Amino acid sequence: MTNHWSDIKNADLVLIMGGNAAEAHPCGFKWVTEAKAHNKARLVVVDPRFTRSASVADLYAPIRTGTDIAFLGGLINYLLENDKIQHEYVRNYTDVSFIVKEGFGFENGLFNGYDADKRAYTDKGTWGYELDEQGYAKVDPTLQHPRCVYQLLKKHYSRYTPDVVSNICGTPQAAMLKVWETIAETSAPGKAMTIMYALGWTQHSVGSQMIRTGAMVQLLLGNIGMPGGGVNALRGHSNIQGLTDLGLLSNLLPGYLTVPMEGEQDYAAYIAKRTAKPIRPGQLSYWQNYEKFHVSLMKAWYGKNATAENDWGFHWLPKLDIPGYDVLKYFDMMYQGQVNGYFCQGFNPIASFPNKAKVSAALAKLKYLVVMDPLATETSEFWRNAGEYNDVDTASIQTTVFRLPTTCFAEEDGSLVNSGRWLQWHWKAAEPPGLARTDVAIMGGLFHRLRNLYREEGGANADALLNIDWSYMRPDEPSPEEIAREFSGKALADVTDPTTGAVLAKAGEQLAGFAQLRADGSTASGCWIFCGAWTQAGNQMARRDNADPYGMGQTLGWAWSWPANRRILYNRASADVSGQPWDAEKKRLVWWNGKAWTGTDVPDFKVDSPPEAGMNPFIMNPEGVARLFAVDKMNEGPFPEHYEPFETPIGRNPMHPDNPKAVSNPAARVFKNDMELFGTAEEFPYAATTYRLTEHFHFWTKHCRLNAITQPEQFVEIGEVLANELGIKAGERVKVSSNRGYIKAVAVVTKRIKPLTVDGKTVHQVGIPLHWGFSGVARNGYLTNTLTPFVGDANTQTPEFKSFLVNVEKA
Ligand SMILES: Nc1nc2c(c(=O)[nH]1)N[C@H]1C(S)=C(S)[C@@H](COP(=O)(O)OP(=O)(O)OC[C@H]3O[C@@H](n4cnc5c(=O)[nH]c(N)nc54)[C@H](O)[C@@H]3O)O[C@H]1N2
Ligand SMILES: Nc1nc2c(c(=O)[nH]1)N[C@H]1C(S)=C(S)[C@@H](COP(=O)(O)OP(=O)(O)OC[C@H]3O[C@@H](n4cnc5c(=O)[nH]c(N)nc54)[C@H](O)[C@@H]3O)O[C@H]1N2
Ligand SMILES: [Mo]
Repeated sequence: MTNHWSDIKNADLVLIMGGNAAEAHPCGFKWVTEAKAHNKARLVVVDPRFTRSASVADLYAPIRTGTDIAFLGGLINYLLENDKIQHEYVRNYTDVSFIVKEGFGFENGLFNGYDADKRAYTDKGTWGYELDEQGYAKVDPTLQHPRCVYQLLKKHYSRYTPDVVSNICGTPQAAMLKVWETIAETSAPGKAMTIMYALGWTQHSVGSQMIRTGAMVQLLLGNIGMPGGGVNALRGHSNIQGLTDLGLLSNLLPGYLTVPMEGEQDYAAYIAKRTAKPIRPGQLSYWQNYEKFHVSLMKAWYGKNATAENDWGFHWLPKLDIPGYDVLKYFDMMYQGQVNGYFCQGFNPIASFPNKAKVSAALAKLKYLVVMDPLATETSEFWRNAGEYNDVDTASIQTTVFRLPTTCFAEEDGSLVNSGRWLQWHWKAAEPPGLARTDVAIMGGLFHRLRNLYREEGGANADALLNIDWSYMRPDEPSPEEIAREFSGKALADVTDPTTGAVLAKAGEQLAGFAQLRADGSTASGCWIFCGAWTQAGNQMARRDNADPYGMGQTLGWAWSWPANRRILYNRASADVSGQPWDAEKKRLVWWNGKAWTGTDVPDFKVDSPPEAGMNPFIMNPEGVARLFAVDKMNEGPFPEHYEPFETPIGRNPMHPDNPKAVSNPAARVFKNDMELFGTAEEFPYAATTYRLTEHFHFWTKHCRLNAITQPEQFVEIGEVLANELGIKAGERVKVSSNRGYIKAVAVVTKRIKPLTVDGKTVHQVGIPLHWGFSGVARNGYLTNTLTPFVGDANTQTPEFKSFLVNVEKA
């Protein structure tokens, strides 16, 4: 989240699109209720289904799955056409006036630089701003230059007229226009809309671009950095925010530092590439501090072994030969027989990843599988024949499966990072049962055994393991406190102020924050954005002061928020150019007091830079402003464009009916054998989507009798019109099939899913909850992911769980 949960109460308008917060985030949803009750906020929900969130909304609009870019692209066009933008904000805090390089173009559904054979944009050279001799970006404040971002943006989205959009999304025009009109009202300075989204946006082959389109809308409305505004990703697992923060993705290091590529063997070049200099006069470009964060990370990992002479251990880091080893890629490799062993920690991939048949076949090719989990999951029992629910030939599966029972969060101390970036310490509530050990104890034990083997026998890249600093008080099971102090960071030598020479932290002390990190090896921090979570004053994450002096939910004494205990990112943008809040009464966040930036939040800005110095709010970008034009950061182009899901009910992209290359995301990676497994609308006519229910948490609560009782049986939701057409009555069993397999479940016939008119045809949507399987105490069911396609978003590789094709028959 750019903002945080309790800030939602400051919103004037709440847009829930690409999520169903009332169902999946019922506790957080209370802040929507607060906003409605105390701030007269309105709630708008856009979802294929009339959801629990929609049931309390002021406005609801149905949408065909996978078409949000069209809906939001139309909104951008509407805002520009009707002059509903926050002018001062847009002119000063975004890149509208920046001039794009010559040669950038978009034609027939593709941007320039596309290589069809590689399914990728291999030449992004012109996807950037034109620079002058000094390396500064050229701008045209009059916004007249034909290649300034404003003109390009206007042109790109002028094609998304109400007719075109309604025809793609199936949203009736009146409902759509009403939603656009309502959203447009928040372009008034001081008015804010918050966007709450989750998987309804992420789980598409164009998911990242859906989110970007949402962000672009918020920029045009001046809603980023504002209390009650922002683009708010409602995260899933209790610590999934912490997972990405700590770099547990194959291409990331902690704190969103990045793993070097194979071509990057030169340390200085690796750092230089990530240390972008400002491209506008007077800007900050905060990533210029990259080396400080990187060296401090290497000192945390390798201690005394990381030295200036050995480039701080840079050569021990793995180098990527491809952009990343995401889960789809890894399971494809497994499926191809290229993987011997797999450690599965707190993950149930046969249930949660697409195309169960492929995942199951992949697991069967392993020599060994280790499952670390408190429960006996489907993945740990993938070899067990469970009749129709898991019809495998056990005898032919040779994978050795080890199950290592772990503890659960309630059985250990530690911190969890919530969606709002708060690190909250929690305390053990119960002793773990039986033989369960903590994940740290299991990983610690594994580490020592592996390191001993490398010591004795050597092996590939042994130094990377042998040089790790493991000087914990309890080497077998480092305590959560000790690990927390390590990721926060400490001084290894006295840390001084570069200008005054004053000692900021003495050797051995915990650091106060990432401003104290140094690139000379005198500091260690395992995750720079967490620096300050545990200071000399102690564990900041354990703080529980809920004082809210301004009544805005800015409880700066409750837990600790990254970065720097700042609650709202880019909060400088909540003030106008002269440094005063857009709304001085209800939305006072940060302001210039004549000497410094101050306020109800920790300013996200250089505190002593006066407004007249002209530094802009988006300090992480070298241009200091927010990007409507994504330069070369997105794999499918600088402006989001509508592409159909890989399985499309209409078989073509109405935006580009004549270009077969522009039907679905042209930059999405598809493995060869999966391309052949996509189904067509002739065989599988209905658009399906999958989702969750309040009463269950993924695949584990079916091990719990109470949850099993509240939602006892697997079902699918079918609209009344379709059910009538197919002669299906509520409560009857149906067979739902895709080109990858089928499930059988009880039909819930509902008014909440209505047929939509799309591209001149009637499109029916089918809703499939995901919680059932063949382990636990609930009635067995089919794994929903038997049906889903093995393709992901072109940037994140998040699978397209939310849009695919099925057929429905009476079982
Ligand atoms: N009780 C409970 N709570 C949970 C979880 C759980 O299993 N149980 N899981 C947690 C996890 S890990 C996560 S990630 C979050 C997920 O939170 P959400 O994303 O809110 O959950 P979902 O139910 O998967 O999907 C949300 C909605 O997206 C809609 N949708 C589908 N396709 C589209 C589309 O193309 N456009 C739009 N606008 N909407 C679409 C669906 O109809 C559905 O209503 O929930 C978390 N909270
Ligand atoms: N079709 C479809 N598929 C989906 C989705 C969808 O919307 N549609 N949503 C996707 C999303 S967003 C998510 S997050 C995934 C969820 O997919 P998974 O994460 O695979 O599902 P969970 O059942 O939450 O599995 C987590 C496991 O962690 C175990 N666990 C709990 N605490 C601990 C611990 O402290 N240590 C260890 N080692 N294990 C622990 C639990 O017992 C459980 O078995 O599903 C994805 N799959
Ligand atoms: Mo999730």
